[in-house]
Amino acid sequence: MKKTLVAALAAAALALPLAAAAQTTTLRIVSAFPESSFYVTRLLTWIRSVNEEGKGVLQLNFIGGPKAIPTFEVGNAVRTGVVDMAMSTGAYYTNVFPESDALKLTRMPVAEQRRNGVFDYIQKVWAEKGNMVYLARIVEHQPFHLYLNKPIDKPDLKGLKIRVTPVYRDFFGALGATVLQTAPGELYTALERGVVDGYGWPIGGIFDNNWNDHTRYRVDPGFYDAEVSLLLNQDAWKKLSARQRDFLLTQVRLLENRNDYWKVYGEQETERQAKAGIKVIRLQGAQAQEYVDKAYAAGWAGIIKNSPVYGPKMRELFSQK
Ligand code: 173
Repeated sequence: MKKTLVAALAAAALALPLAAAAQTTTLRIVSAFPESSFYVTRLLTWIRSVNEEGKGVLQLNFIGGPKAIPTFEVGNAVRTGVVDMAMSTGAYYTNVFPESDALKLTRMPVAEQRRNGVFDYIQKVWAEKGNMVYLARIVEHQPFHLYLNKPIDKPDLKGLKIRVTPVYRDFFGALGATVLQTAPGELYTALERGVVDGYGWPIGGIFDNNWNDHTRYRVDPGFYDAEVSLLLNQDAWKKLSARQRDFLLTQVRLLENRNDYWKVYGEQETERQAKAGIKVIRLQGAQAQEYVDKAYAAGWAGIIKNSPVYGPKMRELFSQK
């Protein structure tokens, strides 16, 4: 018995280096967010640990941010397999399938989505329409806000030009704004030149690209929940061994399970904005409630207009509290 075990171990030790080398797969990963953003800092920390743990199994090769693949083209790059993996948000790949932008409207944490069937539904739609494996949601607890350089005293944006992505388009449009879409990488210049009077962004991250230089007000309350996720090309997934799949799923879950961190980050960023002199325009009482209700109503109307089949089902699933 003992002898057999030793022999088996010795054989395994001999076989290991060769077999391991043959089985290592390297996945090419990009970020739709600029490399200066904190999302990328955090992603790179995670990638380092994946590569450490994944020696001989799976490696991630970070290709870059929007300079490698422009923000709004990352979704198609994952769909077609130009890259294997990406960190992006649904608003950046509505050109692949419009339902992508609905993730901002979920009303429960991703941990619960994994328990109540919502996550399975998301995976089904992402696979069917995007040729993607929806791996994990790695940002949540980050409400979006409207940031302004001109004050408002009620939720009325008539006469204001606001930078948007699909996240905010329907809502800010419903409030009367003239909307203009830019990738995050083009926002600084738009603000500096006065091309826009404000922009949408989550509670955290405005310092990463120095937008605070050109930000005077934040409108409260926030609305929706910023979603940033990891996506994998489905063909790349199919080529992975069972062991590699297990490893990858374990690693993405380790990152997702740390999402409570974003609550702390939100508080820190709120404080940092105050210190930077950004004033809060706080809508009160019924006006605040109407503002948030209008955000969800306009958001869902937009999704359902573009997706009459999946949209209503998503609203039903995502609105559970
Ligand atoms: O660019 C954006 O404002 C945007 O759509 C977004 C989405 C998720 C997180 C951060 C920004």
